[in-house]
Amino acid sequence: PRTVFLRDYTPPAYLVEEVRLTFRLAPHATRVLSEIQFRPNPDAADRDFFLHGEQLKLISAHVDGAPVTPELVEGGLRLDAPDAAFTFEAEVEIDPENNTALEGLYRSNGMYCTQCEAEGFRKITFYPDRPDVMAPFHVRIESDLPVLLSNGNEVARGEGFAEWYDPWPKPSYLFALVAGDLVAHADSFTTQSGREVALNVWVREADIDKCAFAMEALKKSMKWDEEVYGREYDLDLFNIVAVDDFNMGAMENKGLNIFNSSAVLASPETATDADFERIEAIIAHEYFHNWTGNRVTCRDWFQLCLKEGLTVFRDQQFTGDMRSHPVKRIDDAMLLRSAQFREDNGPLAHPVRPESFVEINNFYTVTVYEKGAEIVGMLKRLVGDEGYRKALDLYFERHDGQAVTIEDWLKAFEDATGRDLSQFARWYHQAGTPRVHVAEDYADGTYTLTLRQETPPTPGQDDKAPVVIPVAVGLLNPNGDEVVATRVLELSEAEQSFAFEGLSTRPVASILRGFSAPVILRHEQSHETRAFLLAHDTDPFNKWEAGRDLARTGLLAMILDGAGPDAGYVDALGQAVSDEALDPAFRARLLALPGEDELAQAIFETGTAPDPTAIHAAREALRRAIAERLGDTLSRLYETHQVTGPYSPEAKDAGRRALTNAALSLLTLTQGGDRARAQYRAADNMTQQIAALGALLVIGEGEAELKAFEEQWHHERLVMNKWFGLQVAAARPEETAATAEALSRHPAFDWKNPNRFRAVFGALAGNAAGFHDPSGAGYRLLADWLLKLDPLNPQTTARMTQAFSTWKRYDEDRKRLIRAELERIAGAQGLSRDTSEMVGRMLA
Ligand code: BAL
Ligand code: ZN
Repeated sequence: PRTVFLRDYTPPAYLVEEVRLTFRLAPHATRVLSEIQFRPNPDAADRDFFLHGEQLKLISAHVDGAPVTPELVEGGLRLDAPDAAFTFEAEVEIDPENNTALEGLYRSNGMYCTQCEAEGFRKITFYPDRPDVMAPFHVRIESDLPVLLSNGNEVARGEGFAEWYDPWPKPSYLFALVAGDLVAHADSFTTQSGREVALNVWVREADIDKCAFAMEALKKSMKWDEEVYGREYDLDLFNIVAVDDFNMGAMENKGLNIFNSSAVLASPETATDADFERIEAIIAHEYFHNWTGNRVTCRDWFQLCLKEGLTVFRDQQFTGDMRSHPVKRIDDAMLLRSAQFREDNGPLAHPVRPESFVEINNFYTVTVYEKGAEIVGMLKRLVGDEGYRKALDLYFERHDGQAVTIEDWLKAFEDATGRDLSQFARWYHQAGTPRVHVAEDYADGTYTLTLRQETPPTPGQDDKAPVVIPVAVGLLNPNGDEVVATRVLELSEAEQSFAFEGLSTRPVASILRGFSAPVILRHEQSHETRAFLLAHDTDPFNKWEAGRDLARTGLLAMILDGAGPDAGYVDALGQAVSDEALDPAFRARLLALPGEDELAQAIFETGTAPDPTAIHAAREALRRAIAERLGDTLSRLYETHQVTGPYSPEAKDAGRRALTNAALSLLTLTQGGDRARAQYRAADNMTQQIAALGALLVIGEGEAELKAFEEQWHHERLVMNKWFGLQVAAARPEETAATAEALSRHPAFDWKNPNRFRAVFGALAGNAAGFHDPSGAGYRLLADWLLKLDPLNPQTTARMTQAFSTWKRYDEDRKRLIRAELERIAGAQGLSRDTSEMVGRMLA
């Protein structure tokens, strides 16, 4: 397969003035008629007329009305085209029913829908399927299905057809079509300039009672983008459609967002607090793309972070505003560390703006998205809130309607703020997680902080240059008062010292407050200092971080040195979680221990091969010790923070449930299942129900509840995904693979549905001790299923191969076992380009 390089970018030979598409829908033989007005691009170096096209049956083609016979080449067609404006017409036939890759036009439960990002439009018709070709689209859909939707506004409708027009020039990846037997949850929104926008969430009739929350989230997002970014919606209609079979979370097609049903449908009975929060964030994310992605789009796919990093940053800000900034920051940092640091420290490490790819779908990564968002956050920290807003205003003003690059983005910041960002730009080019080493000195009233940065080599990048790292620092007095409020230091050299003068006593430093940069801090601190920061830090993130550091250090001592649980840590934790001045959601985060994969990476970095079985055992032992030592505290928290009254997904109640359920899962370990069984019986919402079930399964109980749950929810696909996933997640290490295997034989295991496949096998990969059980059964089972899925759905398969990405950390036996599975996958006949690229990178 061909590698595409950023350095090879050339402007398109022809631009598109306007597109007209007609769809004659039929399950196996949909006809797509296109009429595309081309004009030569004055900025192009050649007149090579190439249209992308894959899996298309060409019926006929015309240029300016005259029949032509294009040369069909790999990946598309070529034609001797005029060096002037002309119209190209084509009729093609496609087979949506057999489109199991869920890219292009496909069918899901009898409904037609599309997914075109990144390169799916070429499976619909011949077209310059690249984001720097933007055009207005006219679409006519012919079908007997009652609801026929496309981008923009509906301009005509009659018996068996509908016509749509989207006046905003857009790249083909934002095209969408939906046809099905759907009903709408309808509402409206009045924009800040007084325009009325009709809003719909389209679902199957059975799901109409699960749309209200998404609709509220949409209206909040529209208002927020006006208030915070000054961005108003630009069409008379905004449609959202829920689809069961979907590779991603959702897609921001212009005016017609298509959502994985798991990212939109929610009712108190079927969705957890975490689901509600995720839905709110994804609705916001897709809506925010209307400006950051659609109105200003990417020149090419190497610039993906331009829209994704920025839009993730925007949805993080939104969630913080709707809920709690400190808690959101903690959650984002946990995700970054567990998923992005893992990627950045392994064979799949790549820059936020990659320089080459074989299959672009493989670069919709936590690095592009989450580290991309961190870069935007650092920019904001460096230029300040006002500078950030000025830069964003300039970016929108300058680039509205354009397809642009990271250079354009940074230039807007430079021009708006006068700041030179040439060194900062390294964040986009350089892969790997910087380590920041801290040294402290105090003499004669001056505290000196010396910071040293280094970034380890990553594939293809041996030498790293220093990056600009905003390090937010505050200083505390030994009595807990803050003597120096948060200040952002700019670490731009390999090593730099910063002095704080006029201090009467040696201060306690709180460094990297708010997780001000996506780096790993190496800061030797005593147990007492950390306990002090856990008790006194005025920065909520670092308060949490101090507890996390204590937990991690204690766990590493248990795993590596055979130490017992650290009673000092447990007592400090007990005090912190008892502090009624602290938000319950925050206290719930304090009770969560570092994950097993994070511990494995930490052990690997000490030069030792991690043993996932031992890590699991130590973590469980510490959880048990916490439950024993803090039994009274946890019982009291459980009793006093119960939510009464009708369920609300709002942050306040969700935080209380998070705290009581964290307490429940600990208490169940030492006090048995009675409390959890009682909660299960009393539960009137999914958060309480599933938390109780999970707590029971972890202690090897809950058989009856598991059965009752299945009986209650067998008709709800999204709820059953939880039922499948939870059993694998809660299984004991030596039983995890067998549990997943048994579930894969369950009649409701619809493996072609990505959500269901991920429920079981994502949970297998996520159960670190189970997946890495020394028998190798987890590795074999996952590889078997990936090989089975690959011919049908390469995108989801390739993504899930990442389960193996940390293989070089482990002992020789595990390495041998994983390598054998990776080689078995790599050697499979007809392996997809997607999976072959991923496995190849892991084996390199
Ligand atoms: N653009 C793909 C889905 C998303 O990031 O919103
Ligand atoms: Zn996005």
